[in-house]
Amino acid sequence: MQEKGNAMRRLTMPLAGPLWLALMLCWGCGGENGSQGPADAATSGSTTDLGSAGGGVGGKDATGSQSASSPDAAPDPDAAPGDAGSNASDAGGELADAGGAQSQPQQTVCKAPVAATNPGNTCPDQSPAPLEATVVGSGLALPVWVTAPPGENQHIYVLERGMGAGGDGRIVILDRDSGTEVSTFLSLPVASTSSAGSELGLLGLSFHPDYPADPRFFINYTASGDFGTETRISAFEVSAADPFVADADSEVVLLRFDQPQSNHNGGMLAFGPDGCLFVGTGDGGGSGDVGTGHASEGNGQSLDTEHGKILRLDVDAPDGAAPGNLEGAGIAHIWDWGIRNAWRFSFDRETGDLYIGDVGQGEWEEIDVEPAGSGLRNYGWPIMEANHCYNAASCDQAGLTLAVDEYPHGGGDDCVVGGHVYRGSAIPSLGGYYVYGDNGSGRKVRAFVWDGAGRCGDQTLELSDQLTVDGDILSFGEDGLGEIYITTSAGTVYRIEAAP
Ligand SMILES: [Ca+2]
Ligand SMILES: [Ca+2]
Repeated sequence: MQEKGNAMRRLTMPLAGPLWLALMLCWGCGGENGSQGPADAATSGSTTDLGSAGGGVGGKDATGSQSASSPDAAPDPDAAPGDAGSNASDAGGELADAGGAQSQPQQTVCKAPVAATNPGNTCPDQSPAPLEATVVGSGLALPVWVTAPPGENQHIYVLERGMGAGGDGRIVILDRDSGTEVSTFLSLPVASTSSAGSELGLLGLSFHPDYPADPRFFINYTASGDFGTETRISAFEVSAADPFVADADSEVVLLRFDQPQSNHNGGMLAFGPDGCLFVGTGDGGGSGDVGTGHASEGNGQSLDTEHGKILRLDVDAPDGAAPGNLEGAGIAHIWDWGIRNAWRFSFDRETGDLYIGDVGQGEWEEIDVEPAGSGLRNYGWPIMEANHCYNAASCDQAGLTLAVDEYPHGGGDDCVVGGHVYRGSAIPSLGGYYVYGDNGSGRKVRAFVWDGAGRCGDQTLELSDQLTVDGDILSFGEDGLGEIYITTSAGTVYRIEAAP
């Protein structure tokens, strides 16, 4: 493990077992900045800074070499008509059944948040079972997300970001076991570039909690529009004729706003336990949250812009403020602010707690944990970068919520990719662990358990030796069963499983 200069410590908690000894644990806090990573991280600043965000999407400036596999590499939906067709039919039946079973929707309406009553997770007394990353799908074009509709346990919906001319964003449905491509659910033009490291394109997808009874799903993407390059949060509907094909003409734009620079576009969408749609945005782009399109105090701190926020929408009344949103702000949709680039966040499907992976500038990456229902928080950017003053001359920390986990750049780390709390059933010993990673060349996957006040034992597990992947990590995702997936710039989708 390569975190040489960082404040790494081996486990000191009384945990036994050979595996546990093999795991390196990170002591997230306290490292020195010394280990600045690659030049690009510190310097660059501008545009592609830190792959930032993008984490997304593609990673570091093109270096990756990854053959970001061409869009052509994606399987042809028509190639296996027989099988795919019958799969689709079968699953269609399952979907219908699932819909019927959900006759008592509990999240139909976006409601005022209810503060968490859970005290945090119980700290585990032993290590997770040995893990491995199993290939589920390959040959995809920049897969940046994996999810599934409510009640759908056999298929996963994978987002292809889209790249360059003709490289539409695409939602492709795969069989979770065979990896067979069932259909293209939706394909749409997106504002993008030919760069694999671009942060533009189709970035987020979330189904209505009452889907398919409510046929809507929601996407977060960049488009060319009145604002130039803009972010759109749009609703689409599944087609009436086929549960595996969306109605491409059903778009309703709920929210749109400009993107002053091509990077830092956030991209995440997820329904919270309150039935409201949460949206992760970035600070607008560039570097340091300054320049054209940035408020004097930084977009992260400005309450007059969608940039640098966790937004919260009532999808049935998207123009107004969802109940419980920040009052008195210049825009109606603010839930949290002080965010640099919320490429990926997630709700713990058991507790409703919110975990945010906020991509850092040049030195520190962070994970924030927000107990269910307790938003209206200022996470600090650009006053602070994780738990360190970004601008020491004006580093007033009053009222700021600090990171629960952080790590410095270096050793292949330079861009956090938020993940999920494991609540699946296949790996009981991983239950309660928040699994996340980094988009950098180290391709690291890490995990910690949040106990309500911080990380259990102040420790983060380093899992990279077990969860090895090709290509840089673009995203994590969950299927209907709560199993966790990893997507990479090599065009591969992996599922985290217990090693045999
Ligand atoms: Ca931007
Ligand atoms: Ca922060």
